[in-house]
Amino acid sequence: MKMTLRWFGPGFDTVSLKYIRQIPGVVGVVSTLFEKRPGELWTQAEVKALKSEINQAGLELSGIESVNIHDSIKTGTAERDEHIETYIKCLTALGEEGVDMVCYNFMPVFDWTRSDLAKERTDGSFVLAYDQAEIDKIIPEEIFAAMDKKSDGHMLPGWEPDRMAKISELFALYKDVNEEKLFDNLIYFLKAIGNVCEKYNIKMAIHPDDPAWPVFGLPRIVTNQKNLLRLINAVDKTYNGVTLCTGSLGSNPANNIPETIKSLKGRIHFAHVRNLKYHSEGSFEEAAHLSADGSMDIAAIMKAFYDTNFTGPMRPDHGRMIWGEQAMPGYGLYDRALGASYLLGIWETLTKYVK
Ligand code: DNO
Repeated sequence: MKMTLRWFGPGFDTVSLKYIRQIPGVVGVVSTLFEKRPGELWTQAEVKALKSEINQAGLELSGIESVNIHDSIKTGTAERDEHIETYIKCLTALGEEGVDMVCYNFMPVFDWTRSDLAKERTDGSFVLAYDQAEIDKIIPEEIFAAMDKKSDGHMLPGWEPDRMAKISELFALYKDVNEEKLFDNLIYFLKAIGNVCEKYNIKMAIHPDDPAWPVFGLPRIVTNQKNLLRLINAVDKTYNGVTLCTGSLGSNPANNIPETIKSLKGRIHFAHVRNLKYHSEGSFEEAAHLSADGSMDIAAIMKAFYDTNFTGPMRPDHGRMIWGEQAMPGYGLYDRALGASYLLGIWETLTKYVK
């Protein structure tokens, strides 16, 4: 396992590479060209520049999170092949620069969703939270405005304002896309990118839907162990893998995360580890990484990664906002550094004392 942090790149991230480098045991970052829109071409020169900035700070570029997928690919419109060609060119640029892990998601219209981006906890920290009852009060076309208002001026990953300006058109595009169609479109995409992935040994790592159930009536298919297994078996090649995000899958307490990790042995290419505190069905808030602060057994999760010989990049996921830090919601330095140290502590114990 390689411990990494997510870094959004110069001009977008409030956290510097220099500070990330100072977290003991963190060897790299997963990054992106944050200004690129789904469907836009990435050039090799741009990837090279990103990599070189990261290397100069003494860190490695451990993978990309994310190269986002254009809605025509997700919905299967006439232009999808053209967009897949562009995606293949992006992967070629990445492969030429030695990048071997690409995280992506197949969520319709928007990425992760929360009802609160700064919920105050009893310890005075602020966290992201989700309450289905609150979400149900928002009409679909207004979800972006609601998220944006709470974002403290930051552009949120997966919630690009210019795309969101067309949110009604996006909803219309998905009108006839049910879960089966979305799944077929995902398989079509994965088959089409097979050659380039195998040529450069790029491992694709799909991110689960967050939360792990349909939101605003949009279909969601990456929600549980059964669906993940169906997906990896449909294109049974190493390049077709998973980002095991404990917080996304864990939003549904019925998901047994250690079991899911074991069932996906060899096909998890990236790990996001974080903890949640459940309140009631459809309602949770994010917690510190420490098991005792939330509802998840983080030690059991780390042991499952250890038992399945996980060697890929891992990152602490969303941190709480603590010690007065001002940063992109979920992505400050302090609590993610605490999270990385905690996860590395568990890992050291496992590697030294568990055979
Ligand atoms: C949220 C993240 C997601 C994730 C994408 C992957 O904080 O976990 O935005 O990066 O879904 O494509």
